[in-house]
Amino acid sequence: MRNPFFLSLLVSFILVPLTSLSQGIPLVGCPTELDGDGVVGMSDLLIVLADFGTTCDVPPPVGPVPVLHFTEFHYNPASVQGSDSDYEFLELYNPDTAAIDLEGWSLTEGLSFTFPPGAQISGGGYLVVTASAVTYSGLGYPVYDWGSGGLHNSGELIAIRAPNGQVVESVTYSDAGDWDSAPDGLGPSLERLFLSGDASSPGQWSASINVGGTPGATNSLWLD
Ligand SMILES: [Ca+2]
Ligand SMILES: [Ca+2]
Ligand SMILES: [Ca+2]
Repeated sequence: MRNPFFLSLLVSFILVPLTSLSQGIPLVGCPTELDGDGVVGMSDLLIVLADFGTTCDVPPPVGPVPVLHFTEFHYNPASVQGSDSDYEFLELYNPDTAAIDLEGWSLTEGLSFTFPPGAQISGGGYLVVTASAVTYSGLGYPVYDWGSGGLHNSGELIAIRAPNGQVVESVTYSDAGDWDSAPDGLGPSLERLFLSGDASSPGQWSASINVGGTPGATNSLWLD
């Protein structure tokens, strides 16, 4: 019995060039033109036949990188709350309905932290990364400790990267110019107001109405 795959292959090698010639228009980017001579011909067919029946490892399809947003920076807690090394945090938000496996995701530029195996952010959920996980743990949201370093009180660039290195979002916050300066040591955190547009625009951010901000929860002045 004739192999139907082989027959369809022959038909494609014969009909495709005939169709092309009959129209007088060369095909662009012919997937069956394998030997680089610009013609789909017998030599291409022999290349296929040489590998006929081979089992191939096909890499799994690469899906789009999920989206995460920075929604809060508590970069200079007031001294009445405590030290920066105990109370600084940043907050991330997952706008999708599905959870995201964060193993291998990293905070870069102003911080250097890679999420460990098992790290996850739930759909529509928040997580907190802080200088001191002890301060914010046990409060009903995931908390990770970024280790050494901290958030500069005058502002800096912080980025979140997917495991492939792609920057998913970056924010350059500040305490100067059009930026609200109250988060710089007066008590409130710096909260995101909405998610569309440039994340580094001062118009996207405002001082929280809460001393200490809203770690792991919807922001106090959320406008989305
Ligand atoms: Ca700080
Ligand atoms: Ca401080
Ligand atoms: Ca918040």
